[in-house]
Amino acid sequence: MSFMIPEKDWFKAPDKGEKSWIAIGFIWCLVLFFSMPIWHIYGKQNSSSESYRVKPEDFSARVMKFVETNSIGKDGNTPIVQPKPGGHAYVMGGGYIWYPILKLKKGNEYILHISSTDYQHGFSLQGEAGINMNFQILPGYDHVLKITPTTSGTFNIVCNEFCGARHHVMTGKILVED
Ligand SMILES: [Cu+2]
Repeated sequence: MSFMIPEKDWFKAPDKGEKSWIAIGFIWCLVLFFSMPIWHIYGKQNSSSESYRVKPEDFSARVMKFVETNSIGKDGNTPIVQPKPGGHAYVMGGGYIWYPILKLKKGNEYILHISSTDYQHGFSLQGEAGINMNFQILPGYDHVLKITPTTSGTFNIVCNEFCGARHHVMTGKILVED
């Protein structure tokens, strides 16, 4: 036979050693659980964000208007857009690209809106100085983040949530100047 019928009184109460491991596991769960809110306040990775419902076509229209009024050049086919300090900046994920390229000034605050026009994406901002910020981006939601760049340079954006056949080429850029 390929399986065995359990003994009639198969349950044995955990012994001392097993109980200690259960206790250690439980304490560790509590440590991780309370680390989440504590790290949200004291860590630098988890920014507070707000989310608003938005139709993908409405978000897309806002992005197009933003590009039209603030565009300062092009990198290949992708416009480079410089929002006003303190103003709104938009990044749209869709069609396997993060669009457009933003050019920000160091030390100024911006209200960054990110959304998707097709699937769920992972907005992963990476740069020198160990910067690595990650946000889940969903179509139908405008993710709003208040950001103040503190380091100048080029920050690449990759998609880190598998979204389809060309997920691996889905990149973007944020430029920060002094
Ligand atoms: Cu992706």
